[in-house]
Amino acid sequence: MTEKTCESALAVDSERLWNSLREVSAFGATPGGGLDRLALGDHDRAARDHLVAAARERGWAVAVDPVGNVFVTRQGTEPDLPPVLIGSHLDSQPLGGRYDGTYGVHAGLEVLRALDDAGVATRRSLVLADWTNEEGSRFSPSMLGSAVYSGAHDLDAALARTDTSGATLGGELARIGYAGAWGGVPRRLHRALEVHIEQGPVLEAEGVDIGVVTGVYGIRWYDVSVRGEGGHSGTTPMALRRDALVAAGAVVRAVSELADRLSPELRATTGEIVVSPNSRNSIPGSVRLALDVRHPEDAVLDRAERALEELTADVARATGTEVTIEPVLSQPPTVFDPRAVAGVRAVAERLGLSNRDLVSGAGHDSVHLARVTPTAMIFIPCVGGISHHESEDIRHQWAVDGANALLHAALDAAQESED
Ligand code: HGY
Ligand code: MN
Ligand code: MN
Repeated sequence: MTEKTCESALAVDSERLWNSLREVSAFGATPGGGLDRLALGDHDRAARDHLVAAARERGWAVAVDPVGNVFVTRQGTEPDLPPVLIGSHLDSQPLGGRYDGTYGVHAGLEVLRALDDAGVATRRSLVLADWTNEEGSRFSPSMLGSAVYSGAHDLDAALARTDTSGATLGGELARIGYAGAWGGVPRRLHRALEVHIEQGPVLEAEGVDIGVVTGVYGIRWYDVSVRGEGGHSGTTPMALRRDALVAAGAVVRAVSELADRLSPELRATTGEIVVSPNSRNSIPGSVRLALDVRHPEDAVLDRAERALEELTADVARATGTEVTIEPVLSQPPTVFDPRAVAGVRAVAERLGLSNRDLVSGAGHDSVHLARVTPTAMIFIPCVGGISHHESEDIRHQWAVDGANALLHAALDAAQESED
């Protein structure tokens, strides 16, 4: 810490943060005020280039790893010490919001800028990360970049993942110029911190400034395939049909009733449906459903998995169709490092920000970082708790409070001696 700044005076630049968020929201902006910035598309490239340009302006080092994760490093006075990583993601849902992920990356960018402007030298380097394909909307599973970085997912398998057009993740990285290498990428970390919108209603409803995230729900994804018999909608008697979409509808209804059967904390969603041949006057021969099931306890997720196997078999028997279910992602519930979590809580108290513990129903890259380093997350409220929707919104003060909490939590960690 230099004589130029004392810690309590250290704060982010509110206007610069807000401008930075406004600028990056232009990449993939939708008419409805949200974002369509799918991983590794041209809009994601533009948002990445915007971040890299901001880093280059300040003379910070930029590295890109083989799965396209971007790392911006503000060097500390002891660069051989494992650094502190702050980061999130720039990709969005197909009709997503301007702040999910993007806020965390740009709050992190503002933290580095504020430290620079205040002339604060940190012992440990600070690394700002943009993780590839956090949303998993274009390439499943989600959180793929951070999974490869942490060793939870094989690199070659990730590069081979395809989107619905058949484009591979590896091919798209090369196309947009973000197929990197491990050289220059920080592999040992001292701490990982992520600030993110809550994506739920609690903080706003309670008027609380900061969510101290203690853990994340477990997440399981499944692909359900329903195979019936196609045919002519005008000539095939109803009694002779094996309509795959009618069967799929029974599966969707049963999935939506799982929480009533198993646990009120369970969240079960059918978010995607692909019908073939998808023509008004042809009976659907096959349907693919994409399922997302979440709960804070693995045991309940196991019971949900057994219930899914049973209900799909029941629907197959009742409709004369073939119904198969294939696991795509199994992310166990995460409990963040209590010491790292306590550090976030202490910073919120020090800054006079009201705070409460929260478990996140949304998945985050921090789940994978928690496997390799003490990790904690900071939540800010979002309007109406709405997310994964174009109307996702935050208040300017919330953005500033979260960024200041990140600044001081990262600074505390960057000055720590012990690893
Ligand atoms: O799916 C999730 O929870 C995250 O927003 N990608
Ligand atoms: Mn997110
Ligand atoms: Mn998301």
